[in-house]
Amino acid sequence: MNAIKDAIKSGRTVVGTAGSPSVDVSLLADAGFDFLLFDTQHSAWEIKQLQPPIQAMRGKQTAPVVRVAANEAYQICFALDAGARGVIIPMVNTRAEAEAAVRACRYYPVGNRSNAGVRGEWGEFKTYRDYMDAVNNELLIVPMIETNQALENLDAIASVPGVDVLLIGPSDLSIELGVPLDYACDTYQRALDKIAAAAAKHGIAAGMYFIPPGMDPNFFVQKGFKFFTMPWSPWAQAGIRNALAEIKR
Ligand code: 3PY
Ligand code: MG
Repeated sequence: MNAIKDAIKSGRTVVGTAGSPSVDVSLLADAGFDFLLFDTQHSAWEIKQLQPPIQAMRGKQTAPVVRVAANEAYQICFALDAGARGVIIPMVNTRAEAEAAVRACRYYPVGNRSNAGVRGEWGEFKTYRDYMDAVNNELLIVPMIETNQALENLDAIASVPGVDVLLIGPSDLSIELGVPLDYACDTYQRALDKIAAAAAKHGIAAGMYFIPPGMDPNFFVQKGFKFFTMPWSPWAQAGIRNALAEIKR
């Protein structure tokens, strides 16, 4: 029903990439990524304009995942009505904030998501209740850990039913820790280990929103992280360069 959620549950490492309004989504949705990220917090995507690009991903293996601009029920509602299979929520700092985010993702009786009769891209269901139950159970819910307060509340956040991933906001977390963009220092690395341990303890995944410049993704894989976004353009350029080199040899 939701391949990306199944992958996370099975313990597989999942890798997505960020799209942008100037790049055809089908190019990236056909490239093998587990998810395509629509970032409405820090990129040019507008939350109210996501339905057409998400519809263009129908039938693809790559799942549309939306980062909302803030932990607000109405933002989450826009993302889900557009058909997102997963939602990333920035700056989740307490158990109450994590619970509010999960409630906003789910219909009654387990949540308070408002209904507009929009089924998004979840396919055909016998009854409307079947659709609501499927979305309630299958949506991927990803709070971001990027403050000192969140670090203090890791167990409380990770144990909220419905939370699937603790996703680090690498740069915000480094700023909060007083080591801006110093991703290799001990203070930062200790925080990463603490987050990975909390996720493991609660049987969920830990993730990095991006791999810090110059660092090897495998370093984070070995630390136990399972959810990554990687930039696609260096890989695309390398593939093109290789193909051209083959022809021009
Ligand atoms: C962060 O680095 O804090 C992020 O949220 C990535 O955009
Ligand atoms: Mg951030």
